[in-house]
Amino acid sequence: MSRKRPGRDLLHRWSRNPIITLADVPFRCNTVFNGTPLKLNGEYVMIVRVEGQQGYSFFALARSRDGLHFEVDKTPCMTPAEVEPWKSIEENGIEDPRLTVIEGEYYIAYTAVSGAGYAIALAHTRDFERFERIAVVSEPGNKDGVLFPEKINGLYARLDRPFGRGIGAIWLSYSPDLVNWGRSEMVIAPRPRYWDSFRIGASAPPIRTERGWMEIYHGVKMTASGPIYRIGTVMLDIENPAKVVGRCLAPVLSPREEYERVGDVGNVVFACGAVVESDGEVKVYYGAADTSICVATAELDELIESCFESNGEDEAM
Ligand code: BMA
Repeated sequence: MSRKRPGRDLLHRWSRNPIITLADVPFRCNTVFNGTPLKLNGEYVMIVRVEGQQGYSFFALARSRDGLHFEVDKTPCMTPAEVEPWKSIEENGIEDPRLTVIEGEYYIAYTAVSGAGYAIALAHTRDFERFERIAVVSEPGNKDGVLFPEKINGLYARLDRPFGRGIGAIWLSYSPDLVNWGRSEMVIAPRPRYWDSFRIGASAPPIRTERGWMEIYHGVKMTASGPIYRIGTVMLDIENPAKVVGRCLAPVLSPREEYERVGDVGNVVFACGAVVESDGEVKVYYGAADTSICVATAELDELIESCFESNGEDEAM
């Protein structure tokens, strides 16, 4: 389907969105959103962010056979830590999980919220029942941490979004052990004039493609009535992901449907992960208006192409 049809997005929403709402959560809570999926032995698991009625967030596990119909487990899978050193750093909740498989192990990068602000933390699971914390890997003032699914030149790698001077850009860091991080550099900045002019952040863990690491990210534009969160694509060099080799001009998904426009935080589509199917379909899971979880799809080739829209082509807008 051509993306040039007015009002259409490259990502196609499933007609029965949203796929997980409050009504699907078997315990009392306020909202469910921003889920991170994984396809495991033909079935899907998704760690979802739940905001409790008391106001802070924690995680639950949802399971599905087809990636469209999910059942949420009866109890949360990970709640803010009750023991130090994590207790203080997670006292206001845990948010926005991102699942990455590295060498067959399941890692979750997430946002730990304390009185000092947002920090990035890492946890690990083998069975999606027990989750062990690894380390808090940033100072407060950083979020949207995602791990690459492979070591790069022998080192673990991550993208994140420090808040330096209020400019929300995406940075890259490396680590020999997932605990100690460094060699940090800025990789992708917001673009004046564009839909991602206010701030940006990594969304899904990077996907290896024949043209580089494809990152599905979120971009924010500030308007008179508040921010609008959209989803875009950027391609990073395989050997040196500090090098941007292509970036979409137009977003691949913008809030348009009522469930994306209206909710606890309106005008938000916010992905935390995607599944690449063996036939080349990519299922992008995203939170809608911080109130429910939806899915939208595109062919991997189309998403790759979107990173290489040439500048000056107004028809891409
Ligand atoms: C971001 C994160 C997301 C949220 C989005 C829109 O900064 O906090 O969890 O979905 O804002 O509110």
